[in-house]
Amino acid sequence: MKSKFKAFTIVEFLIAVGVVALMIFGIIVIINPREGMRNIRDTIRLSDLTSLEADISKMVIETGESVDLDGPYNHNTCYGESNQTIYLSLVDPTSSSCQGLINKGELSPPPPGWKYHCVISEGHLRDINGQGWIPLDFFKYVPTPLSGLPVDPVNSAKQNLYYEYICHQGNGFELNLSRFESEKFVTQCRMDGGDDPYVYERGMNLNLFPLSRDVIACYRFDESKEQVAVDSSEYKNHGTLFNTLDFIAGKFETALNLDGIDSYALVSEFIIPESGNFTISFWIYPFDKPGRCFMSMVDKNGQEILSCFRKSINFILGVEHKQIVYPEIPALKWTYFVLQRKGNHFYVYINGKLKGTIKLSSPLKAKYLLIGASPKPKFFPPQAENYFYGLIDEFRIYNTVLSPEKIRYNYLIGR
Ligand SMILES: [Ca+2]
Ligand SMILES: [Ca+2]
Ligand SMILES: [Ca+2]
Repeated sequence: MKSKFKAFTIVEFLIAVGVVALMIFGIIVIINPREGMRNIRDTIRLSDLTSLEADISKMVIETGESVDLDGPYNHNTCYGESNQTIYLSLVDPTSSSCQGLINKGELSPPPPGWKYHCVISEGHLRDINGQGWIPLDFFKYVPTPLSGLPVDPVNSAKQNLYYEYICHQGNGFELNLSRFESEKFVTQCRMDGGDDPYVYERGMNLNLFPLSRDVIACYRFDESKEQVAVDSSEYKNHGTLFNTLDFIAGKFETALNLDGIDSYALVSEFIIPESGNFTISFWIYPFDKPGRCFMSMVDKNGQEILSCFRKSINFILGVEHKQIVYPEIPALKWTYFVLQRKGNHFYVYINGKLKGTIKLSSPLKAKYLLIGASPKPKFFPPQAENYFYGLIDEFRIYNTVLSPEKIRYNYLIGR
């Protein structure tokens, strides 16, 4: 009798826990229905990519390396092949290379050297015979495959919500999520073991996806190569490291470690759009020493154009000598710093919030970028001084204006 009573209470307890969980879930949805629905959709996204990863991995592992990862209808479209392609869970009735979506401005063009693939007919999007958005013929490798390919619960190019797939013959595959919707899920992006902290990555090989076309330089400081700041973007504009210490634990993997004495990084053929829009973003962790310059730009004649300090940026653009001031970047903390140009205005975002702006109409004719120092006056090619003491990580240059939402999203990921 006693044991029966115990079993009954355990069942009762489990039911009670289930009911409470459902109530809490219900309350969240009722209190903030929009965020509640975003949470639900993000939960579905995680579960979709997890099950896709498991199914494809199982095929690859069980059949050896002979799986045709771009399927029966495509050839040479995997990573490193002549038609390397990013497969999107999107429908474009006008073009299998998604040109219709690109022409409508809903999708930015693929990275250099890459193609996109869209499904032409909505009816085939979930097919598992090679005609769906993932080109694999699942029937060929498993007797009873999944019933249909999952797609993003919103699945819209315009809203930047869809799934992506890249294969590598003999070396796995990678699935990416364009973005999460709810703040609760964004930190998953940096905890997935992939190479891109701002993207959610799954699969057997998380290093396949290229950075998007608008990232014109990306210094991650993760690969220790002697005296080279490796550019992970498709443009491969590597920089040179001078007297820098070994990379140490940073915001994402390892960071550039600057000693405040003589270490800095120099990018010589700096490719920022002269008078056009751009965004520079990075994470910065100053050690306790004020007044040092963490980034500067120099023109082709050796003239300093701008230099960034913990409380201000000095601009010398032609006849315009101005300063933009913002709250001090604190020591011994990671801060997400963004400098952006949109038309005639420069903007500074600190930890995802706009903290300073200035109007300057002259072009910014930069040729050299210094990370961790300012240039010595009248030295050409540039020599450094005013060395920064601290860490810098995930230094990116975009040739576009990142939206305030995207800046906040990136901040929340690393927060
Ligand atoms: Ca990631
Ligand atoms: Ca990746
Ligand atoms: Ca890093």
